[in-house]
Amino acid sequence: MYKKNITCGLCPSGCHVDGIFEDQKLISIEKSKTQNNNICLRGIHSPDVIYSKDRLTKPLIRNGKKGSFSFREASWEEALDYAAESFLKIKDKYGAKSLISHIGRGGFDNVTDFFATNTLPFKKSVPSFFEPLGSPNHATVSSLCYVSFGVFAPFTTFGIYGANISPDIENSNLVLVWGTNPYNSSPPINVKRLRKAKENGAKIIAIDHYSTEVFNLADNGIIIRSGTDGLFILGLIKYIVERELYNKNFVENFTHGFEDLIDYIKNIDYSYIEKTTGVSYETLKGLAKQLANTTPASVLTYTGLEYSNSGVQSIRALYSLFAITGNIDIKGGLLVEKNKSDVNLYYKVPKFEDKRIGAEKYPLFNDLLSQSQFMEFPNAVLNSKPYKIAGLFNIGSVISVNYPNSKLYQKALSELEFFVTVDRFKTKDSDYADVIFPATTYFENYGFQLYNNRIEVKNRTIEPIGEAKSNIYVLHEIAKRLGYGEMYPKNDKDILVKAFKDKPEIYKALTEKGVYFYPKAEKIYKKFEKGLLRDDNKPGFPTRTGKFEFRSSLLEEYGYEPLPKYKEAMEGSIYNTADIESYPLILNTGARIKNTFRTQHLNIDSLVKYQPYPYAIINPKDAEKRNISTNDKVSISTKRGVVEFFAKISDDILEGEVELNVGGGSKYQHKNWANANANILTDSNNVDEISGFPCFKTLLCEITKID
Ligand SMILES: Nc1nc2c(c(=O)[nH]1)N[C@H]1C(S)=C(S)[C@@H](COP(=O)(O)OP(=O)(O)OC[C@H]3O[C@@H](n4cnc5c(=O)[nH]c(N)nc54)[C@H](O)[C@@H]3O)O[C@H]1N2
Ligand SMILES: Nc1nc2c(c(=O)[nH]1)N[C@H]1C(S)=C(S)[C@@H](COP(=O)(O)OP(=O)(O)OC[C@H]3O[C@@H](n4cnc5c(=O)[nH]c(N)nc54)[C@H](O)[C@@H]3O)O[C@H]1N2
Ligand code: SF4
Ligand SMILES: [Mo]
Repeated sequence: MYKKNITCGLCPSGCHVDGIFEDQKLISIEKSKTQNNNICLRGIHSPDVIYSKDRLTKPLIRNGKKGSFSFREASWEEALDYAAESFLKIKDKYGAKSLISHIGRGGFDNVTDFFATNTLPFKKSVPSFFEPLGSPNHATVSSLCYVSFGVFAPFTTFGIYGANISPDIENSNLVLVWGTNPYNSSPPINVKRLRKAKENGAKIIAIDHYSTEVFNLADNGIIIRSGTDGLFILGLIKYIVERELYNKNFVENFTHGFEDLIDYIKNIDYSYIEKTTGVSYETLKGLAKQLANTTPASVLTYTGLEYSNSGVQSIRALYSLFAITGNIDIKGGLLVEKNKSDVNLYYKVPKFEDKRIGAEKYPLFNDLLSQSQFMEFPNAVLNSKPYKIAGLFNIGSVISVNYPNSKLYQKALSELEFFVTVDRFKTKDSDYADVIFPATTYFENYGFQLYNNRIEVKNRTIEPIGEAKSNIYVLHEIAKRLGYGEMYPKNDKDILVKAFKDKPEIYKALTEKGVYFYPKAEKIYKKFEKGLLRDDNKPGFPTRTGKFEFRSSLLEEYGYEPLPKYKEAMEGSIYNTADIESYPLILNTGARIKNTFRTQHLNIDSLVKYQPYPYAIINPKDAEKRNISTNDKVSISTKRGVVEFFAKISDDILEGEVELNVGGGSKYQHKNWANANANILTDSNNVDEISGFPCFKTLLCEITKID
């Protein structure tokens, strides 16, 4: 047995861990003492995932009806040829635009990301998979993850991407943890940072629709009704402004649209806020005063605010709150960096004759991300709107379970003429696939990994299982057959060559030392006063007005509401009298749980055992009315369908609310989870109009005990 410091290869966080090996086999994983890093539950059980008997080890070609899981094993050569030929046939039949690529959470390792997914902050643009054939269509799970918080809200407010805005937690006196749970979302690094802040004397306040572990760490917790944060934040702003507790210097000199914002919020009643959010006026007042009186303050947030009809605007409201309290780019506040010149969230793509799918409906999404909005995929496949999509190349995503209204996506997948997917395991998507390529875990790949201040070479930790290959191999081999293999690295050595060809300094450091450190930047605060955020070196922010925009000029230009206004949820609102009688509870889905990663690992016994049942969490009062006890089998119904879960009764959730676990819904998972697909209940037509994100968190449902 021997111990070696390695990079955990289960999820894209790439934590440093100690691997214990025996005969080249990774037998267990421990927290790394030398690297002072984190490890999560899933990380600890990595060997169970890597060596699971369920791993796909050979390419599979369908030889029976779709859905019957009738596949035969094939050689790589045969399966790759077949995939490429079939894509070309579709191109001939309908034109290249009817081909689309899609990349999910399994394509977020740094190498795939660099060459195909396109979310890494330091990368240059690369063409998307079918672009050389002439298709504009490429999508990722950015269609429903991260970019509301990471692109749309910050870019339309600061002119800066979320990757360049960060809470200075350790130096803060007050940290709000708002709609994120660092205990569960990976890697658990922010828990450590919050503890440190606490040691330094900071107060921590958690705001969530149910009480998570963060509430134990926090000095104070506020439980809010799902999807109503935007309104609560406007209430905080109103209170602070009414009492003139705001930072006049910042507001007067560096913001745009303050008067308009005030005009709007002055008509919002505190009693309406109280009734809608479920948070008392006393609590609002207390938090507003605390924010006004405590500097510096910062906020950690993520998906909790994204999935409502005014998701982008709620996050803009949150930034506005931190702007009026003078917490922008001060020590301990919300630090802001200039958009780096080599940041490219835009592809510099050629102009295509046809617009991407989703471009018409979500023009800002199209222009800021240069991606197809995959929420429009079913309409393209099933109704040829705006035109027919017939072929899909998917890497590392379970579309049939993770997109809202699963039945619709399942129908769309089943009607594709050709569908290739790349995965480590059989998933619900396998039911619809024509070819499945077996993927390695990152433990089995060579590559590189970006951390905050450095890039490291990541060596292969173990040999690939069976004939599994990396994503980049599949991309290269299919592209080669389509005539543009050179777009992707052809072997391990070529990865660094291609990734860093225009960054010789990084390439040299990585090949010679295995690590590159970014030059240490001098800490400068209030960069907006010093002309350090804009390309023209003038003070202010890189927006069109040069100011922090309460009133967004970009949103205005695109015809959206320019102010961070709150909109009642289309469905999951206490005022929805049309539906609330049949579906009296507000449905919220998808808070992360420790042992799974979205749909992943529900087939791994050692991880499933931490939570053997998919839960619907409800308040004791709602349970009592329905005669439900913990672990009872229950059915959850919405206007769109019914699914069976298990009840968990808890005071931690507000009366009238249900929190439903996501991830289940495939027969290849543990039997308790196999039918528990929360997205049978969600709605693909109920979205945030700016980002197109589905409202996973603001729906209506009923819960009934199953006898
Ligand atoms: N109702 C509801 N639905 C949601 C959410 C919610 O909160 N509520 N959350 C949404 C969010 S935030 C997201 S990001 C999406 C996630 O949607 P997906 O991207 O579909 O995420 P996963 O379920 O993690 O599926 C990833 C798949 O990739 C495979 N995989 C892992 N690593 C690799 C690899 O290296 N290579 C390859 N080829 N495959 C790999 C895994 O086995 C797994 O099958 O779901 C969304 N769906
Ligand atoms: N273990 C594990 N880690 C993961 C994942 C996983 O599935 N498992 N998924 C990964 C992915 S795809 C992503 S995008 C990130 C996401 O990372 P996070 O956003 O941190 O994800 P969560 O832990 O679900 O935290 C969201 C919190 O918001 C709360 N919330 C939900 N609705 C509301 C609301 O309306 N208002 C407020 N105030 N709070 C609300 C939820 O209860 C939950 O506590 O995590 C990643 N890490
Ligand atoms: S967060 Fe967990 S699974 Fe992801 S890399 Fe770190 S230890 Fe591994
Ligand atoms: Mo996500």
